[in-house]
Amino acid sequence: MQKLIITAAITGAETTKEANPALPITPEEQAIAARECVEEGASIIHLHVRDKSGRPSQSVSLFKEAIDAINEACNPRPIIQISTGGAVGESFEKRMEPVRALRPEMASLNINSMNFGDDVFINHPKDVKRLAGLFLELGVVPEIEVYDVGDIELAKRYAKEGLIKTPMHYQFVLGVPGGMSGWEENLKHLLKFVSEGDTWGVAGIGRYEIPLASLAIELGGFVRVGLEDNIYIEKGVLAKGNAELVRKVADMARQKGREIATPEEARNILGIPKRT
Ligand code: KMH
Ligand code: ZN
Repeated sequence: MQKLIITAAITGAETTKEANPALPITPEEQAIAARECVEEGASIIHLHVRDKSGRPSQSVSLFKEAIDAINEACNPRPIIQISTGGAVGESFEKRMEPVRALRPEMASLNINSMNFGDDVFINHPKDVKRLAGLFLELGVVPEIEVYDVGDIELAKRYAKEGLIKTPMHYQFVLGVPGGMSGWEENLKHLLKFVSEGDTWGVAGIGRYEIPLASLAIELGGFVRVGLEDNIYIEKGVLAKGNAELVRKVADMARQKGREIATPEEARNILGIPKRT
């Protein structure tokens, strides 16, 4: 089995400080959270940023500030994966800007539209194709966010058309109201569509986070945890921070005999080209 890549989704667009006061929002808070997560075994930071009032933003300068602070704080430097999903309702142009301006090693790629809680998360094919083209042009590795089985089939179609490079890396985000739930059988069904050479991770939303992490460790996948997806360390107990969730996954991996990837090892596994 490949070593386990742990992604920490430290902030997100939906979680609030009211829901969990440990949510990192400022670049300084995000740098501390990222450092603690890397120390516990995270090799990827999935990054959203917020403006001064805590609202989600796709501002290039806010992303740059957060990325600089994280890189300064972390040794080794994690892979910083910029969110191009942003918040529901954000314009697609704004969602693309941080990738175009900052050319991160990795960024998320949402390829389908869906109901997202009480909102609609719109990813029009013409926009998705433009964004996929930008990834190819800049050499940014996409993480394909999968909420339902048709998303993988669509990703494969785009790969066949040359819009997405293979092998592909999927993140199965399970438990969003509007997508597949985090039922174990759903993950197992999704795996039937993963082609040889492709890689996958799972991000269980809310109460699905830890059970799906445990299953992914056993099945050879990667794991995403963090306050973007889940604010509890156990039923009814708020997580003290992102690092506590990463530690829980790292402990489970050690118990199950699965080694944890360093950021450098994660770059190799995911085919992220070396940057000088
Ligand atoms: N906030 C969600 C609407 C991503 O980062 O690419 C989209 C999201 C996925 O969080
Ligand atoms: Zn996200």
